[in-house]
Amino acid sequence: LGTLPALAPASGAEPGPPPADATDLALVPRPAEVALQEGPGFVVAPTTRVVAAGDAAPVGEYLADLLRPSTGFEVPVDGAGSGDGAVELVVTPEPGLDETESERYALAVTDDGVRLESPTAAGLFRGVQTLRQLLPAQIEAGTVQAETWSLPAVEIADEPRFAYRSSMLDTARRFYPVEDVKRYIDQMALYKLNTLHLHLTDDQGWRIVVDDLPALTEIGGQTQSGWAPGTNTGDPWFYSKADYAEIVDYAASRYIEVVPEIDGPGHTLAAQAAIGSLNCDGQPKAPYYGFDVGNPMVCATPENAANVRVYLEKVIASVAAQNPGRYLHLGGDEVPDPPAGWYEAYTATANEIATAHGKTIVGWHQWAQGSTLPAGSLMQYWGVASRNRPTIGTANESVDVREVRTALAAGARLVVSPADRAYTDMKYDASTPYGLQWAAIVNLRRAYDWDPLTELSSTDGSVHLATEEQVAGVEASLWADRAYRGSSSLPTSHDQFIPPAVYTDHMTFPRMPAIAEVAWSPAGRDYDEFVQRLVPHGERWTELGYGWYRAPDVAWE
Ligand code: TNX
Repeated sequence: LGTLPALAPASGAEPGPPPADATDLALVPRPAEVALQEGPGFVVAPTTRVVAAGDAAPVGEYLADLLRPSTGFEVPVDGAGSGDGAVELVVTPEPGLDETESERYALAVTDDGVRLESPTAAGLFRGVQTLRQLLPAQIEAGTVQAETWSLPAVEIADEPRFAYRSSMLDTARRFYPVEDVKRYIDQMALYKLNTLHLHLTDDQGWRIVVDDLPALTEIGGQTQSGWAPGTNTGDPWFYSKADYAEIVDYAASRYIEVVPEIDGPGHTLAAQAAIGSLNCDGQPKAPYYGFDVGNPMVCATPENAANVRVYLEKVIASVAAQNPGRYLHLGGDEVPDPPAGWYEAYTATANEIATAHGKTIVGWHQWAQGSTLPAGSLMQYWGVASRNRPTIGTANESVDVREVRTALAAGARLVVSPADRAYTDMKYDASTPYGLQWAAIVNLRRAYDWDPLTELSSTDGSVHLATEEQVAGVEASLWADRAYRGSSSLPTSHDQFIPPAVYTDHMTFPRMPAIAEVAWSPAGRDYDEFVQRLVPHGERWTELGYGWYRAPDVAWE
């Protein structure tokens, strides 16, 4: 490696020693290929420009916005001009790429500048996150820092392993104001996630506006998990159409697609409290704010089929109108012992209407049991892998395993979120003040040290449920049943309800970056090497104001 830059540092601190190897670059998720180069690298200076035209322009503006507060530099964004001494972002379209290939990027830092190239703006945006992580952690600060903004000389060629890299917010159990959703979107963006799954409806609440059915949000916007009706003294807990559009647009500006979830035919008490005709006796249920799962389901008898259809048509039409994305998640989890035909009737109707609205269906893996899946459907595996794996390939395969087989046989692909790995509402350890532990205690190693294909294989590795091609992606699922202090029992006071971002930050950092790497990086990862790369991110999270958890299984700086 060469000497440090001759260019005068902007001010303040001396640059640190050059990186000895790729691990020292502390990139998360780990890129596919990293080659350190000879030479001092590049220093972002007061004269540094961003060159970005056409499709690259919004990504150039995003990068400049990222650099300005902490550098104090002007960072102009030019549509034209040479890349010399600049950070140049280029979209070079390539026909015929598949989804993962279209997010690939190539990043070269030389002594003369930076060049980032991708076939799409989305790929460029992922590459900008790599560039960001190559800069000192102080780049995340909101005020001007005395720092030398060195970038090491390096060539990176990167591409995601899986196309669907998701994180879920459970807005039904705990309502997140728009600002908190945006904060979460930015947290996802830093780790190259591209899908925000919003769990918008459940027993404890209904958060999205439906035309002609205002009772859904009028009544469903008054409850949260553990928080009784009539006790919300602030704004109602739902997203107006303007709020929702703001979320979708903000996500799009980070090249993140929103996947709305309307859960059913169980987890529907909020709807059943608002619309009497969803119940067999025609009477609305009481609004619900407890914790039980397996509550009464939508009445899906043949006699009530017309009412269920009207409900689904109105709901899906409104949700489709507010969500430009490709997917609609229809839920389908935890309906214990449905009367014969009910589950089938509900899923068939929902599939038909969602398809008519041009949506690709996502469901929890049980959904595939209901009725014929439309082409391209994604089924989300949320089983406890440590319990299911030992049964794979035996005469007594667990129910989950059989359901996954049904889904795959029907042509679905999988989104993999094993509850004992990827559920970020699980406690890290017994002392975690929030969350649950029904699936497992999920420390950082458990969150990181797994592979989607292995979790779907027998313990001895001889029987595989799915091929690599049948795995669409991975999700970190942040449920919010118990997003309050003292989660072993019902809250006795609203003081136990911490601000939602406190919960999210704590449960997400450091585990979401670990799951993001499972989704992005090539197979064959190593936990200890990951931890070396992750530890410097702690400083970044602190600069960003994230209330991250200093997980005790890691030697944080
Ligand atoms: C199971 S996962 C559920 C959710 C809970 C979660 C809590 C799934 C599809 N259903 O209703 O919030 O466990 O960990």
